[in-house]
Amino acid sequence: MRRALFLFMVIAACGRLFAGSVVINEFVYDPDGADEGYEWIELYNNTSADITVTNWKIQKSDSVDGFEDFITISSPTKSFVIGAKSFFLMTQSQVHTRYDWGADYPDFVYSNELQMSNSSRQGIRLVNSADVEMDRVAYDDVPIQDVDGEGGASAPVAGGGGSLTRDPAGADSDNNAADFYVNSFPTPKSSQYGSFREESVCYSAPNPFRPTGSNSCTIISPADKGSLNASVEIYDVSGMLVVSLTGTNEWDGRNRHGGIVATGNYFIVYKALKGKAKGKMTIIR
Ligand SMILES: [Ca+2]
Ligand SMILES: [Ca+2]
Ligand SMILES: [Ca+2]
Repeated sequence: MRRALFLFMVIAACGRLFAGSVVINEFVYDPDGADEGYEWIELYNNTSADITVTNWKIQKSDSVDGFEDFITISSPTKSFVIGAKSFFLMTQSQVHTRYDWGADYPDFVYSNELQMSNSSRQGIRLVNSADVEMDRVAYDDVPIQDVDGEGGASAPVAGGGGSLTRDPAGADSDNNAADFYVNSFPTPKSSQYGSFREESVCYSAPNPFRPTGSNSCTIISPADKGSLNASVEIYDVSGMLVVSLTGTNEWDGRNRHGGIVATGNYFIVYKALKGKAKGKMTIIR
């Protein structure tokens, strides 16, 4: 009897250890407009240790029939790790076109054909490679015990592009109604997110720049941001995109329609895999 009680306590303690160590932190199941290509799920590691998530799965339930495999985090060529107190972003292929920061550099891209349901009786859960449940979220506002699990309460409905988000990141009381809110400004964050928070400065040389139609200025970007996947965007003072350059830091002062831009101040945004830089420059004619 004592032994059984001891075992029960060990199992209960393990349950607590697993619950909430890695959680489903934010996700969009009903993107604005068509869903295909734009759905995503962000995980968060609440622990102070890196955790390998290779072959972990998101399972989904659309009914009282229980959960079925949905997304498997795997690749023939690499393993996947979620860093201590860090994010891990799984996206479909078009998510990066809609959000900035981490969304540009997802940790795992999954098929556009794998759709989270938008109608009633949905839930998703995270299981590890041994199929042990790590976290579960139902989001239909209809209490279905085997889907809801945690607290018997669902997260709210987040249609039309809003995300369901934990606040603060990782907070998990195992009561989805209390833990999630609908966020109209979703913030998909990948493992690269930390490197984006500090913005540094870029500039043009020469500055001011007098475009003649046959010369160009060079956008000088901070060395620590690297040149991988780099792009340069030039905006006018009203915030309108003037031109977007990829594969070059040279700008001839022309807008995207080929005309030389007017005298005035312009904003430079440099984006690369390691981060982003902003600067200002002046055009004189
Ligand atoms: Ca939609
Ligand atoms: Ca959907
Ligand atoms: Ca939970």
